[in-house]
Amino acid sequence: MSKKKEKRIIMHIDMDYFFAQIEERENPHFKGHPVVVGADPADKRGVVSTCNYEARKYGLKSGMPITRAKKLCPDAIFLPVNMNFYKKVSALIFAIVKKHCSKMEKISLDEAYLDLSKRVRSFKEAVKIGRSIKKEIWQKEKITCSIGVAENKMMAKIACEMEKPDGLKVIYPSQTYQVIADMGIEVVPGIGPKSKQIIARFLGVEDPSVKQAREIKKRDLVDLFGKRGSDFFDKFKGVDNSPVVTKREIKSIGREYTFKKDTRDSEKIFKVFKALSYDVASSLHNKKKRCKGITVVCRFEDFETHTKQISFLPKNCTGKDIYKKGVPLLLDFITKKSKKVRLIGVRATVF
Ligand code: DCP
Ligand code: CA
Ligand code: CA
Repeated sequence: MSKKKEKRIIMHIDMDYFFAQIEERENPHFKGHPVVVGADPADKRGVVSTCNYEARKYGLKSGMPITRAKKLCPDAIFLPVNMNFYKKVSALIFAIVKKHCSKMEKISLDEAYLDLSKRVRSFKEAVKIGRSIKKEIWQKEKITCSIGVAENKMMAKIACEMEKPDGLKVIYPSQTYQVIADMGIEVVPGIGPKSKQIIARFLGVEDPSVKQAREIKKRDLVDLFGKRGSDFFDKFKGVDNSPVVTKREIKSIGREYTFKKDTRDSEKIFKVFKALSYDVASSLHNKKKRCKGITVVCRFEDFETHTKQISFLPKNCTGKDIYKKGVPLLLDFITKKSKKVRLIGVRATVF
């Protein structure tokens, strides 16, 4: 019998429509108008980074081609991505958050997990901290955020999403199982369109709910997904034992490149791939990391994207090694399709 885990209290914080909200703050006359941050609408290949909630009413969202956003909402205010500025605002915000609880894992520019288990004795106290964090971020930075509190990271993130924007939601341990039962399985982190499709097919339903997915035996999930399958099995029940990690170890180093024009010119593709491989190797070297595998990615003109991973263990991995191991994978993607290539990339998993 494994030792029974201590009950935890985890908080997830996520800034609302982050890049666009910063732009609104800097330009108060934008308030109430649809605001889109992303590529220039004249750039046929660019995408929306994010947009405010007014713009979302027109169907706009992150990752959408900017030309489509312009069609759906021609009168929106379109702004370029001012990343360095957003990074500064993010640093100020998370310095505030960290004062309230030092056990913080920053996930991206706009979100973090806190482990409050040692800091508070009850969910009620955690909510109080949540309120003070929201208040202080608002007073000092004039930015709203949403907060979720629950017994683990997955449930805290789900809670946070449930009351966006400017929300604060608790899911008590006694509610965990029921709260997610009727949600679609994509609510579970790690379930993307591909794994959703596999589960839908297995169950013979189009849009499986978490409750339906719970019917699948652990053994079957492992058959379908390998190690990830047993993780899914737990998560469908609302169980997530992953810890809040204060210092993030670098887990991978990658580079990718979008061609100015989609291409099938293999000379060009492999020249770029070589440069990316050497770049990854030099970054590995600088960070004193060793490579245990590589993942090659290839995205076609219609955004169909393929990735393939191989384990790879030479003592000192060079650009040439990465290139030589990656080329057959890339070639395999390209020869199987007759479409043009939009983007290629290579990522080294490190240890
Ligand atoms: N981002 C991006 N491209 C994406 C998704 C996000 O550049 N495809 C950037 C812009 C966002 C920021 O990351 O402002 C945070 O992403 P979120 O997914 O948290 O989305 P938002 O904060 O914009 O909106 P929400 O209010 O839904 O959290
Ligand atoms: Ca956000
Ligand atoms: Ca986020």
